[in-house]
Amino acid sequence: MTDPADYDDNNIFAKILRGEIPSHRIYEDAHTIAFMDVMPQAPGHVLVVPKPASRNILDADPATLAHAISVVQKVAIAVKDVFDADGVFIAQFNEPAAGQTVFHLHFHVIPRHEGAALKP
Ligand code: DGP
Repeated sequence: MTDPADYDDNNIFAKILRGEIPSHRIYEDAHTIAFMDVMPQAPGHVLVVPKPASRNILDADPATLAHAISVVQKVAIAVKDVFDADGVFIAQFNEPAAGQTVFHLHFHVIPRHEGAALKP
């Protein structure tokens, strides 16, 4: 589980969770928020962010993960509908070697259209 030494509460998603910087929130419950990604890989790119402090999936509480994936499903269904997508790409990165840049656990939910490339 999360070692406080591995979690920096000055990360950008911790600031969004505390309301210190703005975000375009599309969903919130007691355990999780979801908001639009400011650097979308495709239109409708949403980030699902569990509220408890964890750096990534490697130190997350299983109950937090279980709830978060249920929110990922709700958001995936919603963005597929709203953006009239053909499919939905779900991604989640852990540690810099795997592409993680913000060190608070999050899931990417990205609507996909046939033949459309993700932005580089
Ligand atoms: P990654 O750590 O690589 O899984 O991706 C982090 C994502 O966070 C990336 O797609 C861009 C997004 N992002 C970074 N800063 C902000 C921000 O201030 N607001 C929002 N809404 N998204 C951000």
